[in-house]
Amino acid sequence: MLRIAVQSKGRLHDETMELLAEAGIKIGSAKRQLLMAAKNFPVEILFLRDDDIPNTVADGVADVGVVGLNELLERGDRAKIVKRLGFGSCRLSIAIPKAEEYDGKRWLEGKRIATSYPEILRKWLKENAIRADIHVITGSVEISTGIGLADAIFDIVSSGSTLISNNLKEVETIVTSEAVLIAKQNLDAEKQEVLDQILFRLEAVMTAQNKKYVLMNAPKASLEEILKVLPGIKSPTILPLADPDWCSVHTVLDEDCFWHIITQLKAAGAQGILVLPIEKMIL
Ligand code: PRT
Ligand code: ZN
Repeated sequence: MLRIAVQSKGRLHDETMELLAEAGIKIGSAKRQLLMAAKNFPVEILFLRDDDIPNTVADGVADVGVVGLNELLERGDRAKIVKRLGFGSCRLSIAIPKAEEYDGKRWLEGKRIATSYPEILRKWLKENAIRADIHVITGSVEISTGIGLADAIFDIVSSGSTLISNNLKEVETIVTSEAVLIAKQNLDAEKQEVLDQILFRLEAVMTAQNKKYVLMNAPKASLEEILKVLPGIKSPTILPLADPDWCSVHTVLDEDCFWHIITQLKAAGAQGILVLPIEKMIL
């Protein structure tokens, strides 16, 4: 039985549970307890505050866990990262009042910086030989400069709107974070096998996430031109249609280049283009 630590509520909870469900790990929806076994897989979920997940995994109370990289780094980095999960993206940055003129890291010398991430900040200040006072607070860090508690803050930024509404500007980005799957060192063989199965499934789900299955009708006369528009895809499937002058082309496209390529396909004569989501993809 592999024990997975998951945030009990908060920003990472829903996406973590969704990802596990897509990987076929189903947890009953009955009244939630601290520890719940999966119905169909040798896995149990331990629900915790995110602050407690890195050490719970490092100490072996849970075998693996899902947590923000920011939280892992702050708690001492003793568990190992086995996979970056691509959600919960944010950054840990230093921000100062908008009106201040920032002339580089030296600006921070002798200043008071408020944060909930003192360890990451301490390390960064040391690496940059900056002496500054770290003021640890656990919530509403962004109001610290406005009330005269600090000269700067070091906090999570996502869209940046919290900074703007508190008259702050981002001046240094120190950590780029996302949710990560972490594991304790030296899992026993049985648990490692369950983890490998989960990783295989997550890979299939995540590979499919930004891909689309595209099918279209193509006049045979323009087939060559249409195939040229599908770069990097070695062998799209080509199927005959009832009309001998037409065929059907099936392929997989990256979401990123998708609109650009669809426009070119239409210009080359493709018709009846269908775009379908892909649930899982095993390469
Ligand atoms: O209760 P528990 O301790 O489990 O949760 P928590 O309140 O400590 O954390 P939670 O649920 O808020 O966040 C969990 C994780 O989500 C964080 O550790 C990050 O890895 C990640 N994450 C992603 C974020 C954000 N985006 C985010 N925007 N965590 C916090 N924020 C906050 C930030 O603190 C700031 O107040 O949102 C504000 C900034 O957002 P913008 O969009 O205005 O820039
Ligand atoms: Zn927390």
